[in-house]
Amino acid sequence: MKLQVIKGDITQLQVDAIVNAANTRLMGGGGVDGAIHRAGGPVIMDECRQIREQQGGCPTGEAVITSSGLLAAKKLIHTVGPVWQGGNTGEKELLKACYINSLKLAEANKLKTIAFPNISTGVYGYPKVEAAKLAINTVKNYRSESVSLVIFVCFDEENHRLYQHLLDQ
Ligand code: AR6
Repeated sequence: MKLQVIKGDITQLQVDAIVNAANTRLMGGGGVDGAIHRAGGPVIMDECRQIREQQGGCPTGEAVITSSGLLAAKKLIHTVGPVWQGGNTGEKELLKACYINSLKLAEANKLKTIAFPNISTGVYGYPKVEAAKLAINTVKNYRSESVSLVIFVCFDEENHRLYQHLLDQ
């Protein structure tokens, strides 16, 4: 499994799966979630609504899959990162679970290339250094038969520098 880091807008990537940093109600919102729904169109929200009706949404740390509407990516994986509350309420395990459950879902759907945003490091306030270390270590330690490429897509300069530095080590 190859790991890459790029700076840019995740909605523009031609990969098998783009991961969205969603909320438990799958209601859309700001940040990367807003950008994905804007670029992908209403089909994505329709499918999120169906998932909400069937199973009440997506618990923190878990992941669900929808089609990708107008995006170039084949599929969208929605995962819900933890809200940072100081670090003593299971945030680390939950953020780790986001990466693992997204990769599992990609494998189950035979998706080989997957792009992650920096989950929880925006509105949800997870410290960027800790989040970057955890994301990279979790993905590095994940043994996959089928996923061949994981791209960390950094939108802000701080995350981009951090990821480049950590991946160079
Ligand atoms: N492409 C890639 N990354 C992006 C983009 C983009 N187009 N736009 C923002 N980011 P956030 P969270 C980065 O706040 O912290 C939403 O309202 C951004 O710079 O999107 O997990 C949801 O509905 C940051 O590094 O997600 C939830 O309610 C990273 O994406 C809540 O925010 C994550 O920031 C989730 O909060």
